[in-house]
Amino acid sequence: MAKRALITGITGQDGSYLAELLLQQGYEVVGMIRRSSAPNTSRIEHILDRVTLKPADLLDQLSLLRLIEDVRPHEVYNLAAMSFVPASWDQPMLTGEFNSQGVTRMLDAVRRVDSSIRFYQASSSEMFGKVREVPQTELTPFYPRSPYGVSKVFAHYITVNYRESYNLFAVSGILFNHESPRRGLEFVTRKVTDGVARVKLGLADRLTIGNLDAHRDWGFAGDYVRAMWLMLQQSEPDDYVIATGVSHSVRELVEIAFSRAGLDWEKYVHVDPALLRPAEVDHLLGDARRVDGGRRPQASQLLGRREPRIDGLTRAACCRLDVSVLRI
Ligand code: NAP
Ligand code: G4F
Repeated sequence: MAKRALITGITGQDGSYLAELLLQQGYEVVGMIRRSSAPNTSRIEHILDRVTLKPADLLDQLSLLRLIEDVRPHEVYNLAAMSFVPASWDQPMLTGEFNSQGVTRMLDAVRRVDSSIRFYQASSSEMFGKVREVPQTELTPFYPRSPYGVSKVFAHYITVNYRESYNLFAVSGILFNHESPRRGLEFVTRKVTDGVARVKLGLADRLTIGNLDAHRDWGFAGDYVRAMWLMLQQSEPDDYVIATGVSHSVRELVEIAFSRAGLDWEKYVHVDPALLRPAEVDHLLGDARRVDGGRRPQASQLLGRREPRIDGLTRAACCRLDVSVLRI
């Protein structure tokens, strides 16, 4: 019998790659979607005939309970969240409702319906915030720097708590930034590649950006969803850092993206202080090689791929307009 997986956030970047992977693995895939006044399934258009979409919302406990009762999944991947960090300062309460209480609602629905369901929570390197050590591992203390980061710390610990309180197979993937052509345009990688393409085509004369000095450990989303799946296939539930172990600055990203189009970035990039964050996460660098007493597989094995370079990242983030202009 095919395994059945429920993905919340299937319309997002990660949800779309994960749905593809699980279909390849022979799963029956059900995606949770919230109501919207217009279709927002562009990232999963190519697999719509192979997945089932069911309505529910992280804000509505009854809808989640009904969904789990109806689908009876073997595995739940909880990817749905308000994922854009700057928006969390504008809507801190709603961010907590989605990202913290939404996870509690999902976990509680799972334990009430069937405590054998395996549960994946999308935790984030943003939890490390003002980092206490470099590189960051599963044991690095959290120091979140945004309402988003704070909300994810709550979600992380409520997942650990449900695992320990109710013996659920509930795990958190502490994923560092991962990008792709399906990344939303407001995130820095897509904003840069799209901005370069616009300048190249004469559609814009500048790219306005925020903090050029921030460093991120960027990977490819298509790789990272495989790590999510593997975490749920282990014999024991545990939490893993997933990262490349390589960090680059936003300045380097901009430099390389413009140079691919044969342009000198310094002529076009303008820093707008309004885009600086009230509190910044300056430097993320993940260590995914930790082995816990030799008992569990290395997280790098879970990731199982080459180290991406920043040029590859630029390529990974490009699409449509960006692709044709940057000749990717
Ligand atoms: P994304 O592209 O922004 O997708 C977010 C998804 O959540 C969308 O499908 C969205 O649906 C859904 N959603 C938001 N609020 C919802 C609600 N109230 N009810 C139901 N669905 C809701 O994010 P992503 O990059 O794929 O990230 C997936 C998860 O990983 C998120 O939890 C994110 O915080 C976490 N994460 C991401 C990264 C990264 O670098 N990408 C790193 C670490 C952790 P709509 O289409 O309706 O908006
Ligand atoms: O691309 P970003 O917006 O991603 P950020 O804030 O690191 O968050 C992403 O990764 C997290 C994992 O660590 C996820 F949990 C989260 O959901 C999301 O996927 O910004 C990256 C860096 C920041 O330091 C920001 O200040 O780029 C800097 N930046 C500079 N100029 C900019 C801009 N970011 C954006 N979005 N737009 C700019 O103009």
